[in-house]
Amino acid sequence: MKEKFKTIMSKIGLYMKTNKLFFVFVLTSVGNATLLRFLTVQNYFEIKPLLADIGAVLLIGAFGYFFKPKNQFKYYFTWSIIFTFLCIVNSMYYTNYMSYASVSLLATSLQVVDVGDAIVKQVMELKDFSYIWQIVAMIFVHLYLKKKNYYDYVKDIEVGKVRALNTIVASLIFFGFFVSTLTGLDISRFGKQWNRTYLVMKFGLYTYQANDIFVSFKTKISPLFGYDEAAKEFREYYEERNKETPEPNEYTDILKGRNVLVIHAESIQNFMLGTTVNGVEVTPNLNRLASEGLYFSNFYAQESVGTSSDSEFTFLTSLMPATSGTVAVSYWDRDYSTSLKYLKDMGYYNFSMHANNGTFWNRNLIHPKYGYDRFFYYTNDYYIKKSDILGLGLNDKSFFKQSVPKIKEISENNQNFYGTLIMLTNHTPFDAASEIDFDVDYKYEKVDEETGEVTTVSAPFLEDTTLGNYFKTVHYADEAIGEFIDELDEAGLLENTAIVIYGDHDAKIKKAEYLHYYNYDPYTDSILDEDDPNYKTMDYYDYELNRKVPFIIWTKDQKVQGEITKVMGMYDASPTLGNMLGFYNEYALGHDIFSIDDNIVVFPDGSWVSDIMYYSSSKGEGKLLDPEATINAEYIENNNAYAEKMIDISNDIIVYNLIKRTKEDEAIVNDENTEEYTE
Ligand code: GP9
Ligand code: MN
Repeated sequence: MKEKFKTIMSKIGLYMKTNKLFFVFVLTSVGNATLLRFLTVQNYFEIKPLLADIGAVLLIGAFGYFFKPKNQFKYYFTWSIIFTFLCIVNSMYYTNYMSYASVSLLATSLQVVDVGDAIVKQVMELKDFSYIWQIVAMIFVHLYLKKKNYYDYVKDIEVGKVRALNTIVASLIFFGFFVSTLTGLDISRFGKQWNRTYLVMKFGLYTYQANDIFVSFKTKISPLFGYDEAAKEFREYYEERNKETPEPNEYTDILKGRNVLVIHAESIQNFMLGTTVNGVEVTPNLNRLASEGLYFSNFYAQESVGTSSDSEFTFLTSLMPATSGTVAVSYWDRDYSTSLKYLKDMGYYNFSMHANNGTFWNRNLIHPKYGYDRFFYYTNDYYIKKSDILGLGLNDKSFFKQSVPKIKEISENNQNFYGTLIMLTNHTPFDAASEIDFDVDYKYEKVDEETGEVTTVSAPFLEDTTLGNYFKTVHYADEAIGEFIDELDEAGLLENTAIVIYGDHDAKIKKAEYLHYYNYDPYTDSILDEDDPNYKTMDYYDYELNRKVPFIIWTKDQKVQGEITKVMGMYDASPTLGNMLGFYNEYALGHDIFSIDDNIVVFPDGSWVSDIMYYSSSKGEGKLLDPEATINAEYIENNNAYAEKMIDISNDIIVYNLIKRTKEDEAIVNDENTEEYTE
């Protein structure tokens, strides 16, 4: 036994003695990645990224054993240079954007530092170069080992292939441990690759970067195939569609010449507008704006995994989100036909504002591509006092307050403006609720039978539930919108401005929360029994229909008014606003709601909703919304085909960059024609 132990120990000793270079490589590489996390996100105690980094470095290190010992240094040294470079670039990127670099963004990020972020004073800091110690350490260790004749010594002992295999197995064990710690959210974010800070925090630097390369190349490769077919379908579709432009209607040009301020209302669902708790409205300001303005009460967001960014995209382009990946991450560099570009031609100055980091959803890159002349964001343009932090960052009230003078200045220097203000506080998981004063308990009066004394009793109702917290943060967001409108008014900015408000997507609150809300009995502080006659159910369709979001167009002089109940989607916003403001988006997929009789809203998964039916693609069946309507199988088939067509055309435009390429082709044809003419 003792002998056995002795042999094992001496084997380990020998292994350590003859793998010095390898160990130094692993330690320095993992050390540097850890240092990067320390110096950037200051994430000290996470074990996950450490496991992932060790796994990744072991895997790469394993292949070094296929080289002869005297050549191994070259292999490990090359990787050390690559890794050090990665750390430096990521550190610099973080200094500027508070996020990590992506290969798909590297080519442009230097230019963006120059152009987009003129206010960034320092591109590099001394700490960005602290990672060079790895290279120094590797050289030092190599020279030392050489001096000690290490490479000659190991060449007789090392069996490269066996060591390589063992190291791969060790790496897989680390990865195995790592994967077992992952949550569903971690995995889904890994696929999307947009929240890069989160990914480095959970997956470590090396796994993140490998996945980033994979995702970036995947999206680069797919446009190589199928272009001709896609271009043909695209041409045919728009030729047919643009044969006749819609007839003018009572809303045509009604807002022509007005400035536009669009409020991207984070996670606000439409049902909030009618809701009261203890008789108090959750959204008094939105209610007022909806009743004074034009209120679209059957409006659906059409977002996919890109949530906020998808809605921004669909709102501006009238296209649907990408079928795989996210436009803002994988296809931000394409040319899209946006409302902004038409308005720019009409003399508008376009800007966007957001109190979160500029890199979220690649806004710093995609906003200029959309046609925004300027993107105001934290850290460049907003100050965050500690007391102003609520939920994810700067609270909406301070965000709006800080935005007003900027808008004022823009209005003074430009003939017209179009601005988008992206809200933040009402964001899942609605953490801000604890600091918001809005009661979600259930109050009722109780009369003492003996004394006749009346007391107010409070039953917990929605307290400490996600839905209750949502009510509170929605109430806060509504208050912020109300204050913003007042501040704009005081600044004299409402006279010629249309305020446009859309909820960007639903709040993704579970059905159980709604059942609790609908069926709560305050007198017993319990939930009604399912077979109670008053029990309210919520089936699949009720839930889906309840996901609708508000869409409001409001002007101080009440130029436009009324409730529009026709079903409408985010992709109908640009054509509808275009009709009012005086432009026609020739590459839209949606419609001016006042020019179409039977509208259909298509969702990214192929489901759709019309005024008559909600159809679920996953169920393969639908629910009639109009009890008087009669439909046949053909109606469903036609709409399914329509849904598929919308998704295909849209995705082709995105992946193959069809709008830009078509325009380029047209320009070539035009050039040739001019040449012929001049000859
Ligand atoms: C991030 C914010 C939220 O800056 O817009 O995005 P979401 O999580 O809703 O997509
Ligand atoms: Mn959002």
